[in-house]
Formats: sequence, structure tokens, C-alpha cells
Amino acid sequence: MNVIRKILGAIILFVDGLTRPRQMQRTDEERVKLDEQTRKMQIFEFRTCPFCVKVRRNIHRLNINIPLRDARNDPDAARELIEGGGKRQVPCLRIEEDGLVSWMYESNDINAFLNERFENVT
Ligand SMILES: N[C@@H](CCC(=O)N[C@@H](CS)C(=O)NCC(=O)O)C(=O)O
Repeated sequence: MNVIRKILGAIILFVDGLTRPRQMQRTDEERVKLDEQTRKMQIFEFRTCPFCVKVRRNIHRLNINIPLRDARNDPDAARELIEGGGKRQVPCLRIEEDGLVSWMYESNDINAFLNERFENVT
């Protein structure tokens, strides 16, 4: 089972690498604004989870920087996710705003939130 999972994971990463979406172009000014907005965000993920790949591809497309936390291999990340978010499900977006921390699960919700926030820089 573990071997099959590893093979599938390798295929997912290979296909993802071959078919990366085109990145949005950002000016230096936009880059500064975006980095300021994403500074307090983190994505908790498993490297080969297809739902995480979907979110990572959107982050790549939007050309934004959000740190990735490996909740499968990093015990600290897994603990933070379970204690903060309430369950060990990935992907999960941790957002810290005005001193408040929120945890967003579900790849579709995360991508909708990121698109809404970052397709147009204000
Ligand atoms: N509907 C969720 C599905 C997420 C999901 O099933 N994630 C799996 C990994 S692919 C998970 O977190 N499993 C928990 C575990 O393996 O401990 C989404 O779209 O984000």
C-alpha cells in the first residue's frame, strides 16, 4: 500500500511539474503589497496530496508567496495543525489577521479565498 502511494505521489508531482499553470505577472510594487498581505499566512499540506497540489498550483498561478508547512513529515507542523485547526486534514490555510488566527480547510474554499484576495492587487 505504501509503495503504491509512493508511486502515485511521484506521478502526481511529475505531472504537476510538467503542467504548471502560467504565473500572473506582478510589478515590483504589487510584489511588495502581496508579500505584506501573505506574510501572516501558511499552508499546511502533504507534498503529494492531490488537493494540496491543486492549492499549490493556484498559489503558483497567482504568483504569491505563502510558506508551506509539511504536516506529514514535520511533527511540529502536524501538532500545530491539529491543535489550531482542530483536525489533521490538508490542505489548510492558516491566516493571522489583526491578532486573530483562523484556519481554513477545503481546497475549493482556500482557492476561492486566494483568488478573491489576490487576483487583483489593491
Ligand atoms: N475535501 C477536502 C479533501 C482533503 C483530503 O482528503 N485530504 C487528505 C489528504 S489527500 C487528508 O487530509 N487526509 C488526512 C490524513 O491522511 O491524515 C479538500 O478538498 O481539501
